[in-house]
Amino acid sequence: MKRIGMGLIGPGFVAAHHIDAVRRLGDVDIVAIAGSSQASAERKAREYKVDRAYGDFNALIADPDIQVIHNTTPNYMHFPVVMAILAAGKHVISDKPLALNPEQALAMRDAAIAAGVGHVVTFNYRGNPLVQQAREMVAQGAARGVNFVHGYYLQDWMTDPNVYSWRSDAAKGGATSALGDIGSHWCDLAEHVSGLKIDSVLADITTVIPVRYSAGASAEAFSKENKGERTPVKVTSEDLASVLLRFDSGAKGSFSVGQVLPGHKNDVELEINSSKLSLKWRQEQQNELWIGRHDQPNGLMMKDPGLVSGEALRYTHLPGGHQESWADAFTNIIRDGYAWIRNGAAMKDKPAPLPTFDDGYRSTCIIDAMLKSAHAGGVWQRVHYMPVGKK
Ligand code: SOE
Repeated sequence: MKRIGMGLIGPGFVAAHHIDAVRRLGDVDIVAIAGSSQASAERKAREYKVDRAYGDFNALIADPDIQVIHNTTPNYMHFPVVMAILAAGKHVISDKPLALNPEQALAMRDAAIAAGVGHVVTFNYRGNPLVQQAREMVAQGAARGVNFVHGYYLQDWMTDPNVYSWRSDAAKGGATSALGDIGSHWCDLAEHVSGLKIDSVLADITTVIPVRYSAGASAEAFSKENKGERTPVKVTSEDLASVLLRFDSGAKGSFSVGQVLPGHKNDVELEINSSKLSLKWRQEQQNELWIGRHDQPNGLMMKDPGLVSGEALRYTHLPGGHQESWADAFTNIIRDGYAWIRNGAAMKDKPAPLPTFDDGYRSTCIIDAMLKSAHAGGVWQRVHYMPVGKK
């Protein structure tokens, strides 16, 4: 099998997990890392045991030994970095959200398709076997007639006002924090599992902590560093949101997101209620799928290759009772991304669960509708999404 050369731009929290996942594939060489300076890139390259380090991401893009580039930079850099990768004709795997707004995301999607390269956005929760099992049960009719899709994505790593991340800086994180950072994951999961499309939204957003105290640099997600002289910074983006949803089928929904909710670490919950049964999956108990019934006892399906089918079976690597993890799910998506790239990266050949720039663009359209709804005082707002090939 011909080996592929990989490079990574932006070594923050999630970068380590991109590198871990790629290392597990066995046929990809991690060639280089690019950081915000030569010194920081070399420090991270040493930490991740990568040979080459670049202080300028353009130098990494130009490296002839690299064919696939992972973008894990802060949100404001996604557009310039990804467009430079695409201009060089290289494949790209980008962290979410794809871009700061739908205009950037549309340009990135269409440029990736025009370049004929692979383009993946890491909506990594799709990589969980029981997420795929739930999707399969909806698609096969076991959960026919979806009426209600609801849940939440709750975290507490930003509860301390002394935690200052680029996510709270509108110039770097964009106009949104909670919705763009983790609401994007929840909405992607809701559409992916239910097979439905969010048609319109009604959002209420809140900035629970309007002033944060920065020590100068952006804290990595979930870091507890608290040292250094602090200066107050006004925060305008939301750290809490509740949203009502209307789907294209007429089904209804609702979800909440927050990053300042004590006790919730990385608490994603998705529940789908249909005419036949209910399905509920929680990321923090990711090896269980709750099945609710009105005419039989409820059930709890354990992640077990003997019980799951289709893509869920493909994403299951251990026997029942051997817990599969966040990193395993992440690796499932990365593995599919490289398989798609090796197979020519044509949309018709894409593995069904693999999220592309089209999903990333659609996500920005959904979040944009939520911001418009909230900023208009809480009104119903249609999602405006341009399908591939339409103008
Ligand atoms: C911080 O909220 C964060 O790291 C997100 O940026 C990730 O996308 C999510 O998977 C975990 O939490």
